[in-house]
Amino acid sequence: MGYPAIEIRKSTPNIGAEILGVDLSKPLGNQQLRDVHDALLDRLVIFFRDQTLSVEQHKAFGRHFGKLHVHPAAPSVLTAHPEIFIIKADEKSDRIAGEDWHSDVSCDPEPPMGSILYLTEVPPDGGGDTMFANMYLAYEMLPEPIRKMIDGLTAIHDGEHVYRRRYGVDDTGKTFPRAEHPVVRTHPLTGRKSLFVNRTFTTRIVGLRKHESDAILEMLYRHIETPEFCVRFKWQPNSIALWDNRCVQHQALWDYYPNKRYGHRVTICGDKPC
Ligand SMILES: O=C(O)CCC(=O)C(=O)O
Repeated sequence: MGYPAIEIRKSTPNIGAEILGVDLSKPLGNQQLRDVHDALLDRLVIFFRDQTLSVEQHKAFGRHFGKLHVHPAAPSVLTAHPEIFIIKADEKSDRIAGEDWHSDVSCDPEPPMGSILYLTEVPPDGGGDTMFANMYLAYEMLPEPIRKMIDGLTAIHDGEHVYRRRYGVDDTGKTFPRAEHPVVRTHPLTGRKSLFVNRTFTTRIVGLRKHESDAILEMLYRHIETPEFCVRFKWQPNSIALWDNRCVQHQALWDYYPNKRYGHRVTICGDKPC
């Protein structure tokens, strides 16, 4: 695929690319935007280095891909910017966001299509990498009898056990999103099939007994983590990762306690998986 207005460097053969020659604090030209969009579709997660973005500029970049999503559970820390989801860990943390493999907020009936994470502070002694895995490849590398078995199944994705009492606010009486999605979804733009169950949100395959559902989900979760499907991104201050939640799962590594890591995520609304 050609990219007339940007330079791209693949991170691994199967997923990820670093994008060069783009300053996201400036308005992007139409060709640059088309190239960034194509690179995202082709590489599934793309990375930018040395970007200096205000909250407004971060949101403006996100709006090129769709309407911005507001998290269903996290309180807005930046009150004027409910679309900003804070990623923060330090010596006071007892957990971090995204420690298990997931696709963002997959419990929403219309889960986010993409997310743009901008880290301004990274741990001084290293660590805090993020893993991203290619869910097209995960699907395609399953043996045919297993693909046949899971094609057409649906699963429940639930926010209750993930978000209840998660954010230190009184959430008595609050309900969290819960949705039924296909186990294998088709990407609306590429037409490719991808695995769409994850360890964080998926609780049950519909129509199976609990022990059957648990066994199949565990088999799929282990398969999803296959190293050849993954790229491991090493953050620097002012790096950005933009990923496509429709065909990528990710996991944040917390190997840097008690050091600090800080950033903002803008999340882009998506549509109903089918
Ligand atoms: O902190 C990270 O690297 C990723 C956090 C995460 O899982 C997310 O933003 O969805």
